[in-house]
Amino acid sequence: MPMKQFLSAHDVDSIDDLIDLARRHKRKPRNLEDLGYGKTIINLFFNPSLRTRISTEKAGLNLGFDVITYDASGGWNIEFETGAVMNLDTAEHVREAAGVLSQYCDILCVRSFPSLTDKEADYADRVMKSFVQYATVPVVSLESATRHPLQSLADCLTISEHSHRPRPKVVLTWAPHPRRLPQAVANSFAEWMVEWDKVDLTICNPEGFDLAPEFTAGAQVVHHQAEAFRGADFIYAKNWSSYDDYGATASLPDWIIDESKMALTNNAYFMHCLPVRRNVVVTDGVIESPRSLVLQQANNRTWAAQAVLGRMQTK
Ligand code: AN0
Ligand code: CP
Repeated sequence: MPMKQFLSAHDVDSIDDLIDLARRHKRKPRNLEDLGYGKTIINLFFNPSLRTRISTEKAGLNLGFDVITYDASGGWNIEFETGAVMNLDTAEHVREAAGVLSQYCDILCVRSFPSLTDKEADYADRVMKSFVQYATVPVVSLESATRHPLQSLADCLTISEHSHRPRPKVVLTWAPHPRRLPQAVANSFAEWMVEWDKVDLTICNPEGFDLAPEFTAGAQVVHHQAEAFRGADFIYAKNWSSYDDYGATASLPDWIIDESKMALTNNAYFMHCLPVRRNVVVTDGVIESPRSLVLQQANNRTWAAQAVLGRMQTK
């Protein structure tokens, strides 16, 4: 079924179908090279990106779309409040911004990070939802304040390619980081793993770092890595800042993923969405080991994006 938006796992009829489609694109990247003929994708970035930007551009080009990327990560002060008197810092209202961009494209892709200060606005996903509301073309999330669905779809594909038994044990573990980061990748990973229903998901994080309950339903949540790692087939590491004490972080270097923790697992694969801080999040030895899938995950971003872009309902 064509999709009118791609913001979360809930916009997808069948994750397995989408994974199959991504696999077909991976085998024959140019098989549908006329699909986007005469159509344009705009990628709008309010925050920087390496993987998402290039893989989405490549996916669009493989499908024959024209692709225009606008990097607004240097700053573009948009107003989101209805009825705002715009005599301060905001230069343009999202109604015009979304309306204007819709004149120039057939699919609008948007990346926007959370403030990590205003929990209510972040969890209302105000930036992404405003673009959805005021754009007249389908909107694809390139990571919003709360979710990163293209990353999660690529992660489903990667796990499906390396899964050698029914319902493997997948562990999403918090890991240290010097800066405060969004919960989006972790939220989305949990949401997709539960919705996909092909793995058993354990989420492991320090006390005070539980994800929002809407994302953890259906997963086991534990607070000790030694307990979580036992018997794991996949270790997915990610830092996130606190949801409860919103945006707060903690210095817990012992949560690093190292060889001794990986030795507790069922010879697990190591996964991370990247970018990663070496020897803070994960040791060189683990990320460089033959069980590390980080480059396969990055590769699969293209095929995931191609599956999604090809499914969007354009005029
Ligand atoms: C971002 C995050 O944690 O959401 C992007 C991840 C894809 N990471 C960093 O900014 C390091
Ligand atoms: N994994 C990921 O989304 O990376 P970028 O921030 O480089 O796009």
